[in-house]
Amino acid sequence: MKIKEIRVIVCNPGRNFVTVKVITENGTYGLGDATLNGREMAVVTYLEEHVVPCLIGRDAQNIEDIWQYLYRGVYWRRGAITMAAIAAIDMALWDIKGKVAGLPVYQLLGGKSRTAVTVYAHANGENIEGTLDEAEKLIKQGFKAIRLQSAIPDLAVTYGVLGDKKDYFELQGDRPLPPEQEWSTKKYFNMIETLFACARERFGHDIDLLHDVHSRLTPIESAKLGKMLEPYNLLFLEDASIAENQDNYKVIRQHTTIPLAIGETYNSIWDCKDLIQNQLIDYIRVAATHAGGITPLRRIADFASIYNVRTAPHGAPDLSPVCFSAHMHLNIWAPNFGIQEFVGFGNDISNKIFKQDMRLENGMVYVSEEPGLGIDFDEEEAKKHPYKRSYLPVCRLEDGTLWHW
Ligand code: KDG
Ligand code: MG
Repeated sequence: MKIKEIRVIVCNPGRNFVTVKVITENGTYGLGDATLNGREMAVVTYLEEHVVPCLIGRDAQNIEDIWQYLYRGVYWRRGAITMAAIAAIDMALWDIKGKVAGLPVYQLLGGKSRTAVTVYAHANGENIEGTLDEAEKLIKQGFKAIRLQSAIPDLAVTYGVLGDKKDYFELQGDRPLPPEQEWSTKKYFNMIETLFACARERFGHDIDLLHDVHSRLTPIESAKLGKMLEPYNLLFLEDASIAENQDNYKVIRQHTTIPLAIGETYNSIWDCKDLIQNQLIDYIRVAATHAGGITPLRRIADFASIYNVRTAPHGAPDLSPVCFSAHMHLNIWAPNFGIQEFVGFGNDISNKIFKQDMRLENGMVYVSEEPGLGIDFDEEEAKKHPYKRSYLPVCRLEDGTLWHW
């Protein structure tokens, strides 16, 4: 079953998505996501110049061998660009294998470990009340787990808080430079405990609450935050400190019992290994798109299961629906699945481009039963919404110092 053609298509139905289509000689095709937010075209070049020419004529059935060939066969292993490219090919090959077998990918992984996948939704607000009002709406919609993020008073813009006006993706348009945002740990600490105290007072203790620090704190500040939030029983605290220095997590762990999650920027099992085997984290958040696809995510999940670490795949809006569906097949199978981040099934435009039949019910998402990944891609529709240059924001302290990002 030879690979005949590989197409790399970039579209922007609200944000940029890099989609890979692997087509075999008999016409069966598979889809993969290679989106790397703010660096999309680097992955496109890597794929077109370095990966596609090596794969034409290879047998699409040999997923493992192709993965090893693209990973081990290259002197320059790992890195976000390389791994996003490998990831997209890997997803597409699993999609093809499922279509050929006439089975959804989760069946090829070992079948279902649960009926549906519990997800957490985002409540973002310009202030504590606004965030809690958003959370209340989500609870009424049936969500059982909610991530709370609130803008920090007196700071220009807080990362990850869209509020009523600050969707930074929209603000960016075609601007040539990354937007700038502010950070003050002191001001954050003045707000954050109140946010969770008010949430518990308003919603009680049955709802799961989560929070993402976006790596803004030093390890000792993270430890302090963990202790501060312990009474509010979070499901996890995400990216408490930067991901590169994993010794940070030893410091945090010594001081607090708050469950810790990290991994959305990790690219391989090697990035996760020490944190997992030293039991310094509770949830590993690697994304199929950024850590090499379904093949390595399965391996990471199995490795994590030995050390009581559960999976909680990244599910931000800059991962395409193809990645989300790959996560769904992994989530429904992984015995040590924890929770999936969920920001909805996309807008009207993206739903015309990416077609899938997953459904949300009572805070849980049901996987597609279609063969393969259960997602299709309308190339003609995608062409109507071309790539727009876009950057993630940078973060500065109030005195102008460039901060942890
Ligand atoms: O591209 C970066 C975003 O995906 C990230 O900032 C979102 O932290 C995030 C999350 O947990 O969804
Ligand atoms: Mg995050």
